[in-house]
Amino acid sequence: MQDTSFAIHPGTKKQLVGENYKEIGGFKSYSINNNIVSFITENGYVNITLYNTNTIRITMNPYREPIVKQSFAVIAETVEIVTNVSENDDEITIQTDEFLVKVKKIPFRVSVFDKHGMAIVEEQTKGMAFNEAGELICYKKMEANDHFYGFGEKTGFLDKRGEKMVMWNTDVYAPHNPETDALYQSIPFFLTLREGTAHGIFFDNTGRTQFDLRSEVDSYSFKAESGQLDYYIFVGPTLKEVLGQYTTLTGTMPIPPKWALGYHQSRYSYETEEEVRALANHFLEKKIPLDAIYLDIHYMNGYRVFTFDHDRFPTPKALIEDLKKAGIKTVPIVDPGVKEDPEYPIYQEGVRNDQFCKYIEGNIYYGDVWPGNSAFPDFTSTKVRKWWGEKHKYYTDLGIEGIWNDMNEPAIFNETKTMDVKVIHENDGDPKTHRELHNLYGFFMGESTYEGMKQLLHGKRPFLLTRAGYAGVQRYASVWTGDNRSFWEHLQLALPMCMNLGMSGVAFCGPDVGGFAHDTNGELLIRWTQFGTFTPYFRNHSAINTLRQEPWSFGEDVEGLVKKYIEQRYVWLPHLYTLFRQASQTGVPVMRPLVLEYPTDENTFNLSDQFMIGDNVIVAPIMTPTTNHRVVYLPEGNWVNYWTEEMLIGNKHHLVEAPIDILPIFIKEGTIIPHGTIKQSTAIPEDEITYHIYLGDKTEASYRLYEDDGTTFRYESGDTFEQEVTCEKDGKTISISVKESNGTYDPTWSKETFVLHHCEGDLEVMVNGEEIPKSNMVFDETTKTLKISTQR
Ligand code: MIG
Repeated sequence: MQDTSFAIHPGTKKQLVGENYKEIGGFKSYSINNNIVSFITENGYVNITLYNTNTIRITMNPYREPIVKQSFAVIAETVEIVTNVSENDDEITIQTDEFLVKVKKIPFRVSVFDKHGMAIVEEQTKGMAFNEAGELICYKKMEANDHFYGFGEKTGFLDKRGEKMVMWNTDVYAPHNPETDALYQSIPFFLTLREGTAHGIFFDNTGRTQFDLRSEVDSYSFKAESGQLDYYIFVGPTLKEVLGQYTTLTGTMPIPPKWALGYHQSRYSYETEEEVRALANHFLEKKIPLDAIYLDIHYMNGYRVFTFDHDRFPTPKALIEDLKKAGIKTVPIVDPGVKEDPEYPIYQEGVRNDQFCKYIEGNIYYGDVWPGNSAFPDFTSTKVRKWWGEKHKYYTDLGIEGIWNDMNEPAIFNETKTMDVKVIHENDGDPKTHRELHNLYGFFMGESTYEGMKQLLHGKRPFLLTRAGYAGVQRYASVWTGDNRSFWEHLQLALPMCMNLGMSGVAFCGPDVGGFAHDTNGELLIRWTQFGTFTPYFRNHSAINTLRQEPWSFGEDVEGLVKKYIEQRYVWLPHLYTLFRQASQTGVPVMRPLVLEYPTDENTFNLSDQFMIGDNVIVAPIMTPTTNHRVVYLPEGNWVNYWTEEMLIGNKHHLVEAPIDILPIFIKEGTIIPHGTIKQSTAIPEDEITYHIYLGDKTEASYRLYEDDGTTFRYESGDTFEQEVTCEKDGKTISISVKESNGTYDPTWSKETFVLHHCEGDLEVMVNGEEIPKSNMVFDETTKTLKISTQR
C-alpha cells in the first residue's frame, strides 16, 4: 500500500500528527537535588541534569516529574560536578567550569553557552511543547552557517542541513533514494558545526522520532511520538571532542577480531556444503585473499534458527573446521523470528519459559517471516537476552566465531513491515509497548548475541554484524547498510552514509560491495571493490536471482583488478587496525569526512564523494561508469599521489587521472604510513612491516603503530604492542627512531623496512642512532624512493 496512491489519501493517518502543540508555559518554581535542577512550569516539568563536565541532560515531561533513570543506550554514570545556581527576576543560571545554562522564566527557554559565553544551543521564539496525541517537540535556534552531521544511517549527502528525517527502524528492500528516510538503524544523535566549533545532541527516545532541519529558516526541531523529551547536549568544542563525549555516554566499539577486518564473501545464498567448499577453493587456487564466508538463510532447516539443513549441509562441523584451517571463518545468519513449530526445541523453550513478545492480554504475537508464522524473543528482558545468547552454543560448538543478525528491525512481512505496535515488551518489569521501544529491538538482539558469544568463546573476540540498531549499537556489532542495489548511484550514496554512521559512533560499517539487489557488472564491481578496500567493513554480498558477483564472475581482467584491491586491503591492514584501536578508545571513526579534520575549510562541509582514512590519507573513488578522471579536493598542505608520487598543492581542486586500475589516494606530507604484506588471510602472521615516509617539505614525521594478538581480549590487560616511528631530516641526514612501548605483546614480524618518498639517493640514514650501510639501501631513480631494510 505504501507504494500506491493510498499513501496520499486525504484520510491517511499521519504517524506523527505534528499539530496543536502547546508550550510547557512559564516558570513557576525550581529546586536543586545534587546535580539535577528541577523546574515546574505552568504546563510541565523539566529537569536539567549536569551529567558530567561536558554533557547536559534535559528531560521534559508534561504530566509528571521526569523519569531520569538511566537509559538503555547510556552506559556512563553521571559525575558530580561543581555548579553554581543563581536566580534573578528573569532567569536562573547554572554555571559550571565548562558551560553555562540559562533558563529564561517567561516564556520558559533553556539555552546553553560555553565558558566564554558563546551560545551553543539556544531556544528563542519556540521552546519545548507537546500535544494531546502525546507527542513532544523541542525547537532550537539554527544559525545561517550551521552544518549538521551524524543521524546514523541516512541517504543523501553528508551535511544534513535542509533534511527532515524519521527514526524508525525499517526494512527497506527497495529503493534507497534520497527521500527514502527511515532505514534499518536509528541513531538519534547529531553534531552541529558552527564557525569551526562543534556541539552535539543525542535525543534519547526509542520510539518514532523526527528531526526537521528543513521547514524553518532559523530554527530546527526534533520530536517524538511517545515517551518524554530526553536529550543530551555535548558541549564540544571540536567535532572530535563531541564524538568522544557521545561515545563516553554510549560506548565505543571493542577492538574487533582481526579476521573481521579482512575481505569477506557472501551471497544470498551459498546453498550447500559443496558450494561453500568450491567457493573457498576458488579463492585459494586463485590466491585471492579471504577471511570469511557467510551462510545466508538456506543453511537452516526450514529457516529454523540454531539448526542446519542436513541435506544441504551434511557435515557442518567438518566444513567449518576445514575452512578454518584454510584461514576462512564461517559466519551464519541468525534472524529473530522463531518458527511456530511445537516440535522445534527453540520454540518449545521460548513458549514454556515465556520468552516471546506478547500482547497485554497474554497471547503471543506472531508475524510472518522466512520460516512462516513466527514468534519473536522479547529482547528487552535480561532473562531472554541471556537465554538467546546461551543458545549460540549451538554455533560455537561447531567452531563458529561470528554471527550475522538480519531482519532485526524487526522486519515482518506485513503492511507496516514490523511488529504490531501494541505488543508489550516486558522490559525487566517496566512494561512498554512496541511503539515506545521499537528502535531497541535490534540493539538488544545485538547485546544478547554479542554477550552470549563472548561468554561462549572463552576469551576470543566474537564478531557480530547487524542490520538494525540504536544509539550504542557499536558496543556489540558492526553495521552493514542493508539492501542496496548494484547501481552506481548506490556506490555514491554509500560514502556519506558510512561517513555519517562513523560520525554517529558506528566506526565499523560498510555497504554490500558490488551491490545487493539488481545485477552488477565488471566495471562497477572493480570500482566498488576499490572503495571497499577502505570501508571499515569489507564484504561482497549479492541477492538471489542476481548475477554472481564473486571476484572472478566477469572474466580475467576484472578478476585481476578486484584481486589487486582485495590485496590492498591486507597491505593497509596495519594502518586500519591502528585506526580501529583509536576508534575503540576515542570514538573518532576510521573512515572520516574531510570536515572532521578540516572543520574551518568550507570546501569540506558537504564533501560527499571523498573521505579520509585516519587524519592524513584521502581516498577519492571513481563512482561513475567509463570515467578515467575526477576532481579531488585537497585541503591545505602538500599531498602526494600514492600511485604516481606526484606532489600536489593543497587548498585546491585537482583533476586527477584514474584509469580502471587506479583508486585515487593522497597522502599528506609529513606522514608515515605502515604497510603489511599481501596474504591469503589474516590467519597468516605478518612477517614484515614497511613504513612509508612522506616528508615532503616537512622535516619531521611520526607514526604510532598498534598491534596485538588480533584474536583475544588480552589487549584489555596490556598484552599490546606499540611502536613509535619518528623520522627527522637535517640536510642530507635522515634519522629514524623506532621506540617500542606499552605492553607485553611480541609482534610476529622480524623485518622492518622504511621507504623514504620524494628523496635523493645521496642521503645518510641513521636508524636508532646507527648508520645504515649502503648495502641495506636501494634507491629507485624513477620513483625517487629510498628503501632501507632492517631487522627488528
Ligand atoms: O531480504 O537473508 O538485508 O543481506 O541476504 C531478505 C536474506 C532477508 C535481507 C538482508 C540480506 C540477506 C537477505 N535478507
